[in-house]
Amino acid sequence: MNVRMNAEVEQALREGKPVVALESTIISHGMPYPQNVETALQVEKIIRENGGVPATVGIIGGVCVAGMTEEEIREFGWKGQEIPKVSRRDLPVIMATGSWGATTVATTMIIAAAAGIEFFVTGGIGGVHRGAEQTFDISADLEELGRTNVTVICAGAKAILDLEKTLEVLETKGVPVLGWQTDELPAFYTRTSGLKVDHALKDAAEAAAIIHAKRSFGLDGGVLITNPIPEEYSMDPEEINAVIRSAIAEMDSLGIKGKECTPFLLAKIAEITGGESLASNIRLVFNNAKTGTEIAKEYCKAYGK
Ligand code: PSU
Ligand code: MN
Repeated sequence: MNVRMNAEVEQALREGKPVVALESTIISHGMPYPQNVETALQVEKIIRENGGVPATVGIIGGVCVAGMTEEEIREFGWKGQEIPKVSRRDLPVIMATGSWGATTVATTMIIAAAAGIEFFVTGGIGGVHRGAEQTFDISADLEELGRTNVTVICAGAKAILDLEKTLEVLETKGVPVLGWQTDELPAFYTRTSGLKVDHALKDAAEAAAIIHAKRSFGLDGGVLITNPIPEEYSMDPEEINAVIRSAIAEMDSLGIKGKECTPFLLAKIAEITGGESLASNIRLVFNNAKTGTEIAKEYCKAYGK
């Protein structure tokens, strides 16, 4: 696959330096303007300050890009949902028609893997939606984690999803779910979910060793590292769960389905909480950038060129 990389990303990969991919759907569909642009640029800065090279992924004029320019990131921000949200199934149409495309976790993994980038930091992954036994709505992110060789660092999955079923699917697909210094699956806005991860990571060296074990044995697929939101930014579980329930009820009453569900719920939750959830969302992405870069650096040091 042909991926446009910038010179810095290309050189870092050649020299075995830690490159960290970032997605663009979080910019266009996951947060409102202008916080989306500010966050995207700040995350890149945090990765740099911690010794990594950021590569924001997106599709520009039909071309897969790993390492968008600041101008391109700004354009994703102000255009927002005008830019199509692109999952694996949409990729051929977007490429062939020369369109712009915002990459989800699934497509960011595809493009990162094609570029040779092992690490990808985001906020939350898609998963099994509540009521999936009726709707069959299971994010393509889970399928991708099952097959594509990228490590994803996130804050767990939002409780807009059925977290228990999400863990079941990840198990079926052979994806190790690791907790960053915790044995409990974090639920995005909150540090706890009542569910266990497969393994609690001690430190970055242990994370790197697990990723290396999977790669060197040729066990294809992703590794999921779940990093709890820092205590000071986490939300009250009762409160956020009530908000989520009302957002889902409104989505159902409006008949919103398919790829519109997640963006609708994210915007609705931010609206109901008066921006409190957005502030938490931004903080957890920053925190993931820091942890993800630390792990990427450790991996390159121990197993890189
Ligand atoms: N969850 C979030 N923020 C996000 C997304 C999910 O907390 O921005 C985005 C990611 O790009 C993810 C996508 O890959 O939504 C999942 O969409 P769907 O549920 O339609 O697969
Ligand atoms: Mn879906």
